[in-house]
Amino acid sequence: MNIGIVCYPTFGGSGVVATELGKALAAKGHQIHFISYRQPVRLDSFHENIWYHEVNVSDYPLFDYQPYELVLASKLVDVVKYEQLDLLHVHYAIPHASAAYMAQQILKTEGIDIPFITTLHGTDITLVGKDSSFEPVITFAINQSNAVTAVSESLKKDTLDHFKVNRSIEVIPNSICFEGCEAPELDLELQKSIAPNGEKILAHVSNFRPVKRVCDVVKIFAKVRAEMPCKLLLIGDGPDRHVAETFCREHGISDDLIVLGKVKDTQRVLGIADLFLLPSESESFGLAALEAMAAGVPVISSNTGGIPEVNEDGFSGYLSNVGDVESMANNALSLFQNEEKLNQFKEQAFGQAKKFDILNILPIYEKLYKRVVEMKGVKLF
Ligand code: GMT
Repeated sequence: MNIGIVCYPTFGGSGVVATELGKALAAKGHQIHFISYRQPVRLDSFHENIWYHEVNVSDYPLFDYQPYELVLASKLVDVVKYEQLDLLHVHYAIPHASAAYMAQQILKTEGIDIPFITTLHGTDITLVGKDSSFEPVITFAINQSNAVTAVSESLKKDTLDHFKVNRSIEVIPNSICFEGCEAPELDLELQKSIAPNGEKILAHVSNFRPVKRVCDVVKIFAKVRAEMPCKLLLIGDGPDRHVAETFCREHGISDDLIVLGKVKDTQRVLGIADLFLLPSESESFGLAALEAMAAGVPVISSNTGGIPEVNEDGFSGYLSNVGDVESMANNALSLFQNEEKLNQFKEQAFGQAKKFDILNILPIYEKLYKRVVEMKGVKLF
């Protein structure tokens, strides 16, 4: 099939999921056209069957706010027509679903009936989506999509609870690539430079927005460090980075904090970690936790949103209530103080991640694509 994928190009989970899905579809022979305002971060080399179309928003002085959604809709019209797409798959409701709807309506006037699928990722529903100023547009775009998927049962429930949805939503969990994306060898040099005396390594990856509760990450770290030598690796960047740094300075533990920033090869870095911390306030899925587990790193997390569908309590890691840093630190210590149990959890975390192997998830999307295209009666190019 000839598929257009619309996504955010940034480090955020939705863009990563969309890009990895597109790459896996392309490897199976589908023609994939990514449409975004910048080259997606995970699309950093040439891939057969993949094209990238950039949405260029010009800086016209009349506009205080550039109308990205309109430029995106125009781009979609153009790409659908000239690349003869069979289907659009948009990741994240705002503004991708409404732009796809607009493009669909424009194309109809030219005799082209292109279906679009919307995948809801989380913040489009739980944070941004609940802002009442977006509500009518999101509700409309969801209801008008030819199919809607959510990345967890929890997100599906949130969507049905907060929007007047009059259609079905299918849950298709996020996935992770194993075959052809094998984890790099354990980077002993990196491990030695981060933890020269064999200290245990805690890791956290995020965009450091308040929803990630980075303050809890450093509190857990301080509690664990009070009992045994350890290091905290922070990967990513964002508004609350200074919260973490300030806390560590004030508690005299900065020497054991390593902030790596927006590194691209997170799997190599995660490979040296012993535990992953994800104490988020809200999380529709927790792709970061899945990526850690795929690197064989157990997860100490909150039990909010879709996290329990990914991290199995007492198996791939532990779950605690949001904000219960005491329980999270105790769970971390229970693994750090028992090497055998830690190793067992590392294996189990990897096994749990395997359930989300993209090779298991891909056929579910392909089946959905086929159904949607057949439903529309679109002739496959
Ligand atoms: O978590 C973020 O801040 C980024 C956000 C995004 O839109 O990329 O992540 C959301 O989508 C991911 C991929 O489906 C999920 O794994 C994250 O849990 C979800 N974030 C939240 O729900 C806060």
